[in-house]
Amino acid sequence: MQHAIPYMQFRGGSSKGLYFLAEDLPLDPAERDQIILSALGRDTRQIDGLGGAHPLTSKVAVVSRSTRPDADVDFLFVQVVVGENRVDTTPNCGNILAGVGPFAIEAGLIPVQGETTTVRVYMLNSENLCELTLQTPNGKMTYEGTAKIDGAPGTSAAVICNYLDIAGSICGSLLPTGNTQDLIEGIPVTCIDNGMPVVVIKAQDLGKTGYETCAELSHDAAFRAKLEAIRLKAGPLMNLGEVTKKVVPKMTLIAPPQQGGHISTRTFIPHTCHDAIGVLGAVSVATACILPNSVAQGVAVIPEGNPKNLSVEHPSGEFSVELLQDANGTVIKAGLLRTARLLSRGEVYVIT
Ligand code: NQM
Repeated sequence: MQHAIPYMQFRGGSSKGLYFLAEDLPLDPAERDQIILSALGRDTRQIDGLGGAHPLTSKVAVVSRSTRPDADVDFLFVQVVVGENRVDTTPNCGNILAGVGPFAIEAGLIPVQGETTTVRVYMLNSENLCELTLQTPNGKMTYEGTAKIDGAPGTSAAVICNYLDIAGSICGSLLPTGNTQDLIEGIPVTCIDNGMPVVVIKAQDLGKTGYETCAELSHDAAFRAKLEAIRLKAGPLMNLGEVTKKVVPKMTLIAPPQQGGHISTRTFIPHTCHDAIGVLGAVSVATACILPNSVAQGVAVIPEGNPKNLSVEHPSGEFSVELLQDANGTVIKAGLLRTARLLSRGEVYVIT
């Protein structure tokens, strides 16, 4: 039977997704996921739903008022795995997160505070917090502005994202294997989780320059098989269990910077090559860069000072991350810039 569910659609950073109020979806996770799959589409083309048939446009945010004293709203990220008729709620998504603040205002979950409004978001997937500062001149959410991010056209109003305490977001600790380097399938890797579980590998160790296009890397079947073999072994070592059907860990090849940044990257999420790099993926890679003895040592250029501003180069530009360290060198805050835009709102018809 067809029935209508209220939704909004936002571009969040360089991703796009449907945003739902938790109260408009079933409480039971299995029933909720069936509604979400119907809304976005179950097949490879997502022809019978609103999904965009790509991992970056097949995403969902489920948002509610928070009961926590330190948060305004709770956010659950749901990745609809394209063509597989299933979802993965293991990882978080920093791009979709950027739209959660505007959604909370548009949906009346929180009031505008002044020229800017700060929304404290509790991220249910990773169980930690991010503060989003939005542009709200004249008492209204605005999407117009001069902020520019790679991976999205034009300029928009800035969404400032300050992530707190994200080390070990899913794996339980920053270095879930207990080491700054491991040897997996004979390749030195750094397994790290500062917001997103990522396996960092020197491109040259896999016979690549790290400057290939996504298409070049995607078409190399032997390379892809090796990368997946490493990923499947890294998953259990990172406390993620069996990861065949999970979208984490992500895999990032690194090489020396080429465009004045601090590191060059090519990221698989985990099977599709990212046109850019995920938000929290970039935070994790940047953190690996400043970690003594990681595989990024001698590859990354490390800036002076604290906080450190690291520019992570990727196939379509760069992503800047500001890392604040405490006296022991531990990263305690990661700041970055995103933009978001309301694209549509209404009712999506799902079949149940
Ligand atoms: O790492 C891609 C994206 C993401 C996730 C992915 C993200 C993040 O670009 O926080 O934003 O890793 O699947 O949206």
